[in-house]
Amino acid sequence: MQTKKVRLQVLILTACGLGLAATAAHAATFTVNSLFDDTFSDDSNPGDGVCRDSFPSSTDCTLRAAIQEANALAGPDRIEFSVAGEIGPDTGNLGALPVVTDDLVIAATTAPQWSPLQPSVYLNGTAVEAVSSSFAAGLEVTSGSLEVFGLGIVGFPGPGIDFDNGPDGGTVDGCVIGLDENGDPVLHPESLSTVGVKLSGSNAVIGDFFGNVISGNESDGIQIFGDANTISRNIIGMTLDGLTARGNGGNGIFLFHTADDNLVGGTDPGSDPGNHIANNARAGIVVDGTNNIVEGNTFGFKPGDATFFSATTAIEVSGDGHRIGGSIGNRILDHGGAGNFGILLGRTPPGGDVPATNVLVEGNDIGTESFVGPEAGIRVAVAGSSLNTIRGNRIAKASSGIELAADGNQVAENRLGIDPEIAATANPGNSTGIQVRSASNEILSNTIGNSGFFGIRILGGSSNDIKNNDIGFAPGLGEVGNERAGIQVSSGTDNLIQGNRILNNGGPAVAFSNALNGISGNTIFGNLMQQNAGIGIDFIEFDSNNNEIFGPTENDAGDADIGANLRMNHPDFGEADLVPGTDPVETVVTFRVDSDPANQAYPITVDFYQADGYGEFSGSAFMASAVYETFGAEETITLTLPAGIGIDRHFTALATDADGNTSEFAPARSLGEVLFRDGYED
Ligand SMILES: [Ca+2]
Ligand SMILES: [Ca+2]
Ligand SMILES: [Ca+2]
Ligand SMILES: [Ca+2]
Repeated sequence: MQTKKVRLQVLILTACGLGLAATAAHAATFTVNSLFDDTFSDDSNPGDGVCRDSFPSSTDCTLRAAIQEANALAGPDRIEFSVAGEIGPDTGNLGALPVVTDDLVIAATTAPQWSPLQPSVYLNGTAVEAVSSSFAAGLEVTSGSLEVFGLGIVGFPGPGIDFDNGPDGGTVDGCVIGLDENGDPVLHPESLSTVGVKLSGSNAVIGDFFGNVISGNESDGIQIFGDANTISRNIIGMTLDGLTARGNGGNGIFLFHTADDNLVGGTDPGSDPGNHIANNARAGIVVDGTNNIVEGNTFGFKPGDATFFSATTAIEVSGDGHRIGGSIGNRILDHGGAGNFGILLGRTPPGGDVPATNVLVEGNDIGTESFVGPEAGIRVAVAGSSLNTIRGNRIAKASSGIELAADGNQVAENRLGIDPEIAATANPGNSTGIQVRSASNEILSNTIGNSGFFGIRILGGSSNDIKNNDIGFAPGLGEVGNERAGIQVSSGTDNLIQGNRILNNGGPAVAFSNALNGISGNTIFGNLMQQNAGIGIDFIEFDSNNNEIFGPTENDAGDADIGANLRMNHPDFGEADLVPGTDPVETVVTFRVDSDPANQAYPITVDFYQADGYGEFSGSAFMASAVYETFGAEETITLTLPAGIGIDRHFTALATDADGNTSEFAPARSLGEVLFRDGYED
């Protein structure tokens, strides 16, 4: 208890300390001692250095008079309060307060009964007439810096606070905007889509030491049109204690297309500069414009076992050059489930698509602490959304961990469904780790496990590089198999699957859907495939009832059949003869490929791999390649066994034609014994 009291004193002393330091620098301090705002509330003589209203013989200083006096008196001024209560309908509210036109501090922290984030002075604008040409703000500044501390503002026809002061900036801290002292929203009676804080200018700081509560406003919590503003430590869409949903009727924060170089959140060590955002009717944050940073924010709130959903997508991004996350990413705890996304790159507002380009999405946690995941943890959508980098994010429980529906993006080093802290919870994985519906993306060095379906699924994409991913295997964690195929190619052409480690999955390492066309030129090279329930590469076939048949697909004579990757025939092996006296051991393998040039493009590349067991249709470490140039020819290759590999090891091979169609694996044979001396096995 003593500790708590001391802390509170420290907070107050700190706040007052700021105030005292500020006082010394200001030309004048006016102390509001009256809550009235009636026909006598104008300053009786603006510019005389005295705040006194117009009632005869009055000694009252109203807020209206104080602002008029401060505007009239050149130089920075400060307004304090010796009274607490509401300035509004019950105190004769005449209308909009004067627009601030000169440097001004409004320190409602000085009022009696003030405590952090619990204002004792409120402005209530519900009786302010709504003039359609300019809906009056609670406070508006058009030139000079405006700093507002510890004030409550509700119910105005315009924004709670409106910065329209060019580069002059200012600060809003410790304020509650949109909720009354009971934590309930107060709206203007004419339902005017009011905004909590509107930043048309630049260099303002919204949330500094205490942050603000900006909740329950009819439209967006904060709108940003200007540049280089900082939005930190605010609670947006909830009550102060986070226990009650008080979403804004629009987005939590909306950065418009003119907004550049703004910071939402922060990474200060030792403090929590991020904003806490949940329950807003639209997105948590919409980011347009250029080069804005959104980092260290928390979406959704989790008091105890309960979770309040952020109603829709946490972060929607369009524009260019933003950074979403970074060394300290955003935590997206929860959201509205289906139809919503953790982070959406490329927006589709009314009026047309707006792409996102050159955005770095890094280090965010999405769904790792959720009960229900989003439709996609991160989705890249909209034609023209390209050159985005999605790196080092952790994503769980989504339908798709990452979904690429736009071309030319990079997805690297993400951890999908495999984090230790969630591995023990039910269904930590995503339904599918990464889903690709677009072209020319790079999917590099991701770790993907525990998916309900596939590690990676290609649905209609072409020319994607899928390289060096760990699928079903997480270094340090071991087996984290996906329920079905490690990589499923449902539709897609000219994709490259190379250097991946695909282990422990419940289906094939790589599976191709049964399709007569739409799947071709997909090259599979240099992957490690072990301990999967299915075969290494599987052209799935249908039985007469259109049920999927897994397992080896028979070579056909001359390879005239069609289907996924033209159902390229796998190599056939003849003899495998150990070369006597070699160390390391060498084996000469004879092979051929039964593919007629009328059906497959030459030359064909035959890649040899180690295999775990005789007759297996799966390969592990790559050993050597041969070029097969003449249909029907019997060729030989000398395979050198790696040091430490015994002659009881097996080998297999893949054939890839000149158009990039890779076959299933040949059934593995022994490296160390002579087989089929009397000819090929089929
Ligand atoms: Ca005066
Ligand atoms: Ca002044
Ligand atoms: Ca098959
Ligand atoms: Ca075939």
